[in-house]
Amino acid sequence: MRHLKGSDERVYRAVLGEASRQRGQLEMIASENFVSPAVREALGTVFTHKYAEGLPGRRYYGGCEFADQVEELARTRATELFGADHANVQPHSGAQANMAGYFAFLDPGDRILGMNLSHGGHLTHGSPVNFSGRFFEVSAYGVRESDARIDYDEVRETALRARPKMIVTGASAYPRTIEFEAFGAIAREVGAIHLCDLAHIAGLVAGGHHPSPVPHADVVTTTTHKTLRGPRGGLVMCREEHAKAIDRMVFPFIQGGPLVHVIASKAVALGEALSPGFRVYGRRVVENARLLADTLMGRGVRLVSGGTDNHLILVDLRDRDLTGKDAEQALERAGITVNKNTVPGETRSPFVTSGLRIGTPAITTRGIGPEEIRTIGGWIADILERPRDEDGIRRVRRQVGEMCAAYPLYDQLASST
Ligand code: DSN
Repeated sequence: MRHLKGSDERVYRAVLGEASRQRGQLEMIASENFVSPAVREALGTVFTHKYAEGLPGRRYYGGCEFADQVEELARTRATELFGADHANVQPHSGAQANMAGYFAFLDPGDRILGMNLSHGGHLTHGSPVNFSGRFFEVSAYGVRESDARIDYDEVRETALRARPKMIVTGASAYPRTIEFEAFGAIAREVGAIHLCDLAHIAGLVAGGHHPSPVPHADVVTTTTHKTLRGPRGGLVMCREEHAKAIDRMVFPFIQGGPLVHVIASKAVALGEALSPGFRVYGRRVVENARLLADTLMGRGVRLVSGGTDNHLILVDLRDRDLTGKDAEQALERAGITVNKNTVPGETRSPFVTSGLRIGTPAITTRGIGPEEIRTIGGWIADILERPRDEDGIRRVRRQVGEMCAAYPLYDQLASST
């Protein structure tokens, strides 16, 4: 970073601070991950200079020969990885990928059926504070009170009553397998388009650790930076018959010029996800999450749905004198970064909450395995039991530092972050 150091000391210092934060703490936010040096390198390439509106071979600008090459690589790798007919790799984010998916089929005022935000859904699945809740009539499904799992019979009944034009599947805080086949059957029965937002579990699906929605959905959207371990960004895949509609929505309806440097980085990440090592990574993510769930439950910590099938767990704090916000802050003081999260049946505000979402994708990338997971689970349980014991928190902070030093992040790039 010698250029940055010389030209903008304040930004340089912030980057150094963030690099040191990431190295010295356990990143357990379920939607975050660490990319490979190659993925990061691609982000800083000269493609950041290039305008390339349009699609490979059909651009509105000259000089797109190499932009075409990286976009074509990204598209081909995405379709190969997920077995999809068509991919558009231009969405700047998951929210924009969803917007493209919605507007390819819907007009303002049409009805969608999505998962309730406080039951694990996402803002863009119909929340009133998001464009999706503003443009569309929204009906919601949630999880069963008894076991916190999606009740597919109830989803079907809701769909038959609401007659949505689109059913949105996928979640941000649902620790269990999603039965995309069942959703696909319901969508067909009510004549709805099935859009699956795969963001959280895309890497698990790519690695074969969660059933794929591709055979059962008309459109599959995802972010590229969560379990998929790519740069921040979005991706839409669809059946061939919908390809033109999706492409037209991404550009020119929603976006202008694509971020070619990000697309180059997506191509690298998708290439990595096609390698056998990525399958092993995904298996470890899930094994680590299961072991963490068992360790915490063994210490009397309540988990929504009593465990996990994927990369995340949702701690239910309603039986304790502790909010999600206070628990998040106590864990952060101990060097364990998680996020407060609403739980099904939530009574507190989203800024306070009664839950914590904890994920294993990033620490697994770092190399952390079963032995450390048992230790980390013990630390988390200790802090949830005594969140105001600052001596205990300081003790854990020291041990977290030692564990992080044993699993260095970007060791080979230490001097350049
Ligand atoms: N904000 C993301 C998450 O943390 O799950 C979803 O977009």
